[in-house]
Amino acid sequence: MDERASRRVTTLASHLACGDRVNVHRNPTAGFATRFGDLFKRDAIDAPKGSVVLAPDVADALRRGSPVVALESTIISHGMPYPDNLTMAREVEAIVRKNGATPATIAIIDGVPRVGLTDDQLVQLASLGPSALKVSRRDVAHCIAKGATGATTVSATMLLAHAAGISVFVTGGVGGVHREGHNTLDVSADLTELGRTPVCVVCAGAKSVLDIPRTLEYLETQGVCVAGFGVDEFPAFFTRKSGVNAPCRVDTPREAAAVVKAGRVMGLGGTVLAVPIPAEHEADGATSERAIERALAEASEEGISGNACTPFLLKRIRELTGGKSLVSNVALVKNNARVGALVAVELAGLDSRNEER
Ligand code: PSU
Ligand code: MN
Repeated sequence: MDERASRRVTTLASHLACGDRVNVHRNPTAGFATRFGDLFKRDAIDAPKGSVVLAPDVADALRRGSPVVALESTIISHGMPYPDNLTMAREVEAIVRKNGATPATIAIIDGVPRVGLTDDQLVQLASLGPSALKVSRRDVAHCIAKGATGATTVSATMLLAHAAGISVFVTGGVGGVHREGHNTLDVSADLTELGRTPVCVVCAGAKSVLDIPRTLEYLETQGVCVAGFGVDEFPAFFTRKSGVNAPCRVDTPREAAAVVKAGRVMGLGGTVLAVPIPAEHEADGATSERAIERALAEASEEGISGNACTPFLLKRIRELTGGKSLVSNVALVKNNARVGALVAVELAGLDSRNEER
């Protein structure tokens, strides 16, 4: 076994040894030869409830120390309508591959947490849409115990990615402190997850449906490194600027990877890598930003609260902009997928050479 592979085994073994961590199993139906005989003793039986099943290509990439990028699934089920969501999910996976990493879309399918989905499973989630459960950390145990199918938000995706040994995760936008969140306590579980789980979340910042200054304050409280990618300002999803500076800045995938690596070495939590929407897609984004105010007013009139809030707002913004927000949303996710894959490639390089920057 080469040095990289053996380091990977050590990492996986430490995940498996960790008492509060779910066990990680490769897909028992896939039948690929594994060199992890001792780690995966239950090869022959189906994965018990609560274990994390890795798709064969993801398990293989992790074993070899090759770059892997996690992708979330709430963006598929609750973030975009069918069939655009399916097209987006497939395209994003293809972009990750094209840029040298293995994509691992994460969801709970029939009660089994899966890291890496088949195309059939992507179709299933995309067509279920909002009738799939929206699963944050809070909902993971219940979804598994019920044998239900759930799309994972940033928080649940991070925890499953980490259980599998994946350090880089691409999405559109992170959750945050909702407006009035300081009164309602509607603060996304994404933020506390970032505080505790060492995964880098590559996103286009946070939407201005949220209270961005308070979101950044709360991320500082949680000890989360937030870096603008090539920009000083924290981006606001549909627009490149939010009026608030990001606490730090990196300019290349290599620099971003070095931050992730340093955080890991120091035993810190997560990182937000905030990548602004490409300028050519920003115009439609600005229109979307105006629709946000109206969507927020409607949500409050209709008494929408809890985890129904973000999906409601996304849907109304899409309707109010005649679909323009969806076009911007897809464009920024694809851009994030490219950047995230490059960061994962750099990180795998640092790991294999045992370098820190
Ligand atoms: N922001 C988006 N699209 C999304 C989400 C956020 O632009 O699909 C999803 C993500 O899964 C995120 C979740 O983790 O919403 C946050 O939901 P809440 O605000 O209920 O924590
Ligand atoms: Mn909430």
